[in-house]
Amino acid sequence: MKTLSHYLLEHLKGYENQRELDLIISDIADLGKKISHEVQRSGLLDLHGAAGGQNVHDDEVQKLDERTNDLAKEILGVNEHIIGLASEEEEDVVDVSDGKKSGYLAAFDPLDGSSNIDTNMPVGTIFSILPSTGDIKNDFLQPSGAQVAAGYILYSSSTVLVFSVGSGVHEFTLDPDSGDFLLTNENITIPENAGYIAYNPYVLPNMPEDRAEAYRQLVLQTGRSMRYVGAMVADVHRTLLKGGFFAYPSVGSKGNYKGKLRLQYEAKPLGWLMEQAGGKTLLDGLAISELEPKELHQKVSVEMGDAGVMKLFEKLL
Ligand code: AFP
Repeated sequence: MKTLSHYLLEHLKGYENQRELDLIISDIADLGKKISHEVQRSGLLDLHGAAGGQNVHDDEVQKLDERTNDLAKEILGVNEHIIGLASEEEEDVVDVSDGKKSGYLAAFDPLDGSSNIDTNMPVGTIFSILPSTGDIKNDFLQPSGAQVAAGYILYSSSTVLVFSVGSGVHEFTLDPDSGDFLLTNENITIPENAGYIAYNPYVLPNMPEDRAEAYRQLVLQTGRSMRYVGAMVADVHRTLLKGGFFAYPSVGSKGNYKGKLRLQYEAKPLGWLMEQAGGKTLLDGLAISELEPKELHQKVSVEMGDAGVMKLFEKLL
């Protein structure tokens, strides 16, 4: 099986930013190995549970959120090509340009699904890489199509790195013996008319009724089972490999519905991957390519899945 470094050498040939992408993805893979190590030992190292405090999204911060955020800043912050960081756990962007006028930006959720950690459920790190001409704050607000790379590391029964640099979605599995990420799935294409429907049933009475009815009908008309982990990274991974539908709509009460998932750290990178693999993503009801980001910590509604299920979903709407 090919190692990640071997694969990057071949796959990035001809890319004008080959060296930059190679170093950035290699650093992300190193970060994934470190976080995987921490996640596996979290129950032994008193890293379970809340850290005591809330982040900018009013989520309860877990000890591992803090630890993994520090690790991501430590590793990506010294990458010679990265000039700015934005994290789900940070209020503002972190300038690591060190005088450089252009380079790349990394937006990340260091530990998606962290409320799952105490019960040994899957969690993951999500990343999105954008080019920057130095206006760091505004350059994070580029649309989905501007991403030069995006992906995630999922910490579950095995640790996998899944990413795209705009030409297919590829999966590497961490070999615990050699410590290498090995290519296990090249050019992932989402199967159609297969897989599961994934959303939290709690959303149904808390969203516009016409949309809620489309959610109900999708289950009835496809006749598919529902599965929902509650960590977007894991639900999206299953959808990429098995097909199906994943959604987290805007919720609330009449006239005041709001998305829960974060555009920069969850929806933009994972939605882009879904499209790269042949699926479709709607953010705030728009095709992902049409959504113009407005704020760093913007939250959006997310509906995504294989091309077949999304066609039916849009018909039901
Ligand atoms: P945590 O990181 O706080 O566990 O939140 C995870 C998440 O943002 C996303 O990964 C899930 O899809 C979603 O929340 C689950 O939310 P519900 O628990 O409301 O279904």
